[in-house]
Amino acid sequence: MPDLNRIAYLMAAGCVLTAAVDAAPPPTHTDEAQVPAYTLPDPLKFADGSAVSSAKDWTERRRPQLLELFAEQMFGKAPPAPKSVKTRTLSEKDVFGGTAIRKEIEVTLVEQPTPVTMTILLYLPKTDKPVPVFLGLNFRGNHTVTTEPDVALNTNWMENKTPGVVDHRATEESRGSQASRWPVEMLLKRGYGLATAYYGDIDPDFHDGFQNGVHPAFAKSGQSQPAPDEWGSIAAWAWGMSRGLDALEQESRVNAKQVIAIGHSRLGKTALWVGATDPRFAIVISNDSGCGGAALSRRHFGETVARINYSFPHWFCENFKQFNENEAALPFDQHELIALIAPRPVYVASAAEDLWADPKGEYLSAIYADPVYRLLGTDGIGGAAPSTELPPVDHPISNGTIGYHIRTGKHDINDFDWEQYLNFADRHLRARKN
Ligand code: GTR
Repeated sequence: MPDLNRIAYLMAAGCVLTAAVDAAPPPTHTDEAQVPAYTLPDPLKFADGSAVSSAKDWTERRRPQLLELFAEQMFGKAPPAPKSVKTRTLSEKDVFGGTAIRKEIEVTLVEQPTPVTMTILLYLPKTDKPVPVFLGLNFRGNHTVTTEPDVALNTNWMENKTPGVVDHRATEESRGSQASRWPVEMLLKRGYGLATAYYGDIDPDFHDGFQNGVHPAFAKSGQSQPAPDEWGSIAAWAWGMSRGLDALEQESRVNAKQVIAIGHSRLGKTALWVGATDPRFAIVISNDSGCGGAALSRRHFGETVARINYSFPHWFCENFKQFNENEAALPFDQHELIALIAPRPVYVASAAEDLWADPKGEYLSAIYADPVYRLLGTDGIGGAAPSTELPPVDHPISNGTIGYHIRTGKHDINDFDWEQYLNFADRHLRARKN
């Protein structure tokens, strides 16, 4: 049987299919010498080439123009926020020796034609004041974030790759398997809450033509799948994160003005997109987000636009496939995705061995967003004009409104990353009044 992902890639590339198609994946490289010459679009120029010369120009005209382009050509347009979101507390108890509260909250994402719900696992330190909260989706279910035996086992579809997942369903064996990525007690001790939910609750991560998850509920009559400029899975996950924030707004012990969007890898791409589309998020953190996240597409280094659309044809909207091996035609690049978050603090992180995600491209995006941050009255990445040289490994640059580090090691999120995010959040949230 032909591989459906490959067929989707070939069709997007305009190929005529024959019976025995077996195309190779688009080539990639991790050799700096093979990075092509490229010119990045200037975020401070309108589409007609005229200058964006004031904060007002940016906020009222340039930002909306760019946001629309990213939605239309890359992530796809998501439906508007619902008027309200229905939540139900499934459990609530004291944990960690009575120092914290743990809740499981069911959030109804859509009711018709088939209800789709997402379960938030929420930890809050016990204090007398509402606390800031990190909100991030997880890859394998809430029960993998913690070894606690009584967090509900996720029953939705998930990838078989992980130990403890059998026939696309989680088993008890997977409990706690992602705990190293979620240092819950470290966050609580620092005065932060954590809210997380399984991304597959919102939209299962395989290409089924958008028949499951939240997509079908928003299809227009007669429409079997999203139009070329309508949402793919990343936009759906981001939309789900916004509904998570809606739910947190109903929690009196959460400071909903201090919710930090965080995500690793494909969920780092998601965190950046929700940061761009939902200005309620106070801070945005992209951990090893790579292609389609923080990494510049035009560098064509590591995973490329063609490769990501080949491997994951459902992540972005159909229109994005026009840019396969054609990055120069993109009306934006990823530094402008970061700029869409300005003036709110943003932190981009890379890992030294994660060449697939192009650490240098992630860093350059962060610094090329700097002029927008400065135009809006912040210090951008801090200091004078930033260097285009990748900073040394394990030396975070985090004094400005844009933070960045590249740490030793692999594609992952670990305690070192979280410590930097906590320090960054401390500094920015302490400076605020609410
Ligand atoms: C890879 C993909 C990356 C990244 C990663 C992940 O297979 O090529 O873009 O998203 O998965 O999410 O772990």
